[in-house]
Order: sequence, then C-alpha cells, then structure tokens
Amino acid sequence: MRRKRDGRHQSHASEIVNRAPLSPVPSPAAGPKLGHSGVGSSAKLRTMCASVAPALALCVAVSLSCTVTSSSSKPFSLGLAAQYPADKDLTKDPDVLYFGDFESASWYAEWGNTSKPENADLVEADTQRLFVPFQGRALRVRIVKESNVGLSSEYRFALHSAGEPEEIYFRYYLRFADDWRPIEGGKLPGPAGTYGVAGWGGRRSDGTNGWSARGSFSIPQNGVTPIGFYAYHADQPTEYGDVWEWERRRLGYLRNNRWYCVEQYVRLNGPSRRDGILRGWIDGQLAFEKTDVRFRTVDALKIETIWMNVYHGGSDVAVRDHHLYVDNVIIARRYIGPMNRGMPTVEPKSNLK
Ligand SMILES: [Ca+2]
Repeated sequence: MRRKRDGRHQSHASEIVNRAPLSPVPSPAAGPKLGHSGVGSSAKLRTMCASVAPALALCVAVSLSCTVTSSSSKPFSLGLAAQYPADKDLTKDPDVLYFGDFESASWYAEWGNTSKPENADLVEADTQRLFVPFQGRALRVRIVKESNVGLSSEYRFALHSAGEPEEIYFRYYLRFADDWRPIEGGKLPGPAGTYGVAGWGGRRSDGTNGWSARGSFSIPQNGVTPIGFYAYHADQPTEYGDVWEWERRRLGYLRNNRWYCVEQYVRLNGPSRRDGILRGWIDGQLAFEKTDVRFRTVDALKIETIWMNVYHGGSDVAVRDHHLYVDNVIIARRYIGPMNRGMPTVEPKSNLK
C-alpha cells in the first residue's frame, strides 16, 4: 500500500477509497448496553463496577435481554463472553467454534501451520516494547525491517466439524507495540473465502471466484492507527480491494501500548441480493456497519477461513521492525463482546522519541 499525502493508505495508487454508509442506530446484532466509563482512575472504575455489577448480573441472568445505562458513560455491547468471566470455559458454549489464548507452544497447529511461523512468538514479557500482558502469554507478531510479511496463518472452517458458515463473529484482542510506526497501510486478521483463486493480491473478485474482508490498518496519524476492513467484493471498482475504515465515533483509531477488543462480523449476501453485512466493534462499541455488500453471486462461495494475516503494504517494505500482539481469539456463531474481567491494567507511557 502506497503512502498518500493525507496519511490514508491504499493498496495501490489506482485504488479508490469507498466510504461505507454508517448506521445512525446501534447494530441489531449488538447485545444490550452497559454503562461504561472508559479507562479512568482505579477508584473511579471500582465505583463504577460496584454500581453496575448487580445490573450486569441481572442482565446475564435474563439472557442478556435488558439495557443498563449510566450517566456520563459510553454504552458497550454485552455478548456471550459476558457469561464467562476471564473467558474461562468459553469453549463450553455451543456457539463458540474456536478459542485461542496462546498459552500453548503448539498454538500454530490450530492455525494450519506445521511449524512455528518465523515472525510470531509467544511472549509473557517484552519490556523493551512496553508490553503489558492481557491474560498470560500473547502472540507477538513482528514485521521485520525491509520486509512486508508478519503473519499468514488460517483457521479453515472445512477442517472442523462445523463446516463453512455463511456468517461468523471473530473477536481478538489487539495491541500495537511501542515501535508500531508503519510507513504504509496494510492488512490485519479477518474472514475470507478466496479458495486460492481470487479475492486478494490484485486478484479481482467477480462474484464467482472469491472474496475477502481482512482487517486493514492505515498509516498512523497524530499517534493513532486507523483500522478497518480491506474488502474484495463483487462490486469493487478496481483490481484491488476497498479500504473501509472504522470511522464511527473514531472508535477504530487505535493508540500504541493499549489492548483493544476488536470484533468483526460478516454475513454473506444471498447470491442474487446485495445484502451482505460487515460490522466491526472496538471494546464492544459499534465502530463500523455496512449492510449492502455483494461478496458473491454464487452459493458455492462461503466463509472459507479466518485469515490471521499481518502484512505491511502493498508493496513498500517496513523501514524498521514493527510489532503487535494478539490474545484471546474467539470464533463464534453469535456476538462475543469484550472479556468479562475485573480491573484494567495500567498502561505505561511511550518512551519512543
Ligand atoms: Ca494468553
């Protein structure tokens, strides 16, 4: 992806940015709302937690069917994760297809690799890059100086008993390291159905040959990295995909040295309809919605994979090493939402000049 003057990126100079229509109302796929004060002082958060805890318990007890609000708060959506404190026992939920916490050294086998990917390591400490664990070990992905590839692993649905779905939720925790300074946009994890034929790398989608909706990142501006979808679909105007940033309330503009709950939802369109859906949430808040996507014109194309991809560009290589971290990955049939946890970790300030 080539750098542009406004700091936004495209995968090629000929690409065109399509801005998605943003829904003015909360997503119907989102769960009930809970008052949330954001990251404040510990005392403030303890007070907030104490005040909403009974209501949260009640929400879970009534199958997440109520709405709880709090003054001076931002709502976020409760999902199935709210029923499993610290994500414990999530795999017992019948709607959870996969849970990965990167505590096992053989994590990569679950992602289609026969050996450990070269630029991916499990870390429990990484003070040089101001890493703070989310929950135990995390997957650290490195984009090496003078290269593009960080990671390209896949969860292929056909290899698992549930088969290839037509809609799926995918949630992971993401943290850009202190050295995250890409000079070009690139790709992040997300769903795809390329079948090795089309839907990535300039292999244009025509509705019959493949599609993808990986995550994207754009060039950081003013200390934040915009993320979004990078979509290959039947209506793409060029041979390269469209970048749809998660601009709603600027929720998709992420800082370094902070964990974010990133969740994606894709529902494939009916082959004869323009009703495919993409949604994105940050920390349980709807950050993006588009409901008129044509991923396909044939029924044979499904959701083939969750593509765990981290890639710098485009074509321009990284001018230095960049790192990011991933933890608590979940693939599920219904909205997942942020982890039900207690106190947030205190994040250090950057020491990068
Ligand atoms: Ca972990």
